[in-house]
Amino acid sequence: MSLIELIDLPAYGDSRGQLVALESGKNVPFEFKRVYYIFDTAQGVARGFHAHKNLKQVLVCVSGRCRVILDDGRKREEVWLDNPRQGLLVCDMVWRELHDLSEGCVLLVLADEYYYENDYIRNYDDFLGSLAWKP
Ligand code: T46
Repeated sequence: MSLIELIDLPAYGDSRGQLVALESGKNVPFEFKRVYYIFDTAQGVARGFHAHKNLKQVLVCVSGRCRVILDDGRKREEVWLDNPRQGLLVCDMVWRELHDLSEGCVLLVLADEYYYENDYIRNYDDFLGSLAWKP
């Protein structure tokens, strides 16, 4: 099964432009407690490089583009996010990296838990060591 799970987010367009609504437990498949966004990323800088022990998130690139790598210890897959009508579901115990954020890239993230630094695994070897199965 692929790690890349994209969610279609219908846009309500009319002559004025487009509008996408994100609804907790509806088109976003969990109740979200936190919303944050990443913007003004310096060119050539990558972000992420961690996994979460217990956190589900949906990433929506509302402007620009970026390349996301997901890795569950068995496989490593990548996807370009460049469509505000699509969200990428990222579950717990998945290593994520954000690369090639374009100028003007704005990445909106919905999370099912509040910010908690102890939930992060920021070292890749620790991540592999934390998996229920051992690579
Ligand atoms: C993820 C990727 C996609 C907070 O204080 N509250 C928050 O809710 C968040 C997300 C971060 N912070 C603080 C912690 C750091 O001092 O903001 C600073 C930057 O966070 P971080 O280095 O974790 O940023 P990224 O871009 O590497 O990772 C973020 C999320 O942390 C992470 O959960 O999946 O975006």
